[in-house]
Amino acid sequence: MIPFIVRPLDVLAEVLLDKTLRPILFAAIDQDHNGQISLEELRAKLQSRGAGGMGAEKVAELFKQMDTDGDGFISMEEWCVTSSPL
Ligand SMILES: [Ca+2]
Ligand SMILES: [Ca+2]
Repeated sequence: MIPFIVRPLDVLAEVLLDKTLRPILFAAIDQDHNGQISLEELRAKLQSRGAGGMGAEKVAELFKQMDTDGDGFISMEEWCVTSSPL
């Protein structure tokens, strides 16, 4: 039994599961192209994709999960090794 509830982030999760697409998505989120994703960049992207249900706190939580070394930024390496943060 599969509940047919489409969460806004399911699309993002699917893209993240496809390793070949991850660098592309990373570049799309990395607005200032410094090779790292900041909390603001992730938040801006999630909200622009219509993830209205995702509050700032939830985004911060997601960010924390992906920022495995805790330096306050998600590097390409961290981005690619995080299998499914959602
Ligand atoms: Ca950046
Ligand atoms: Ca990091």
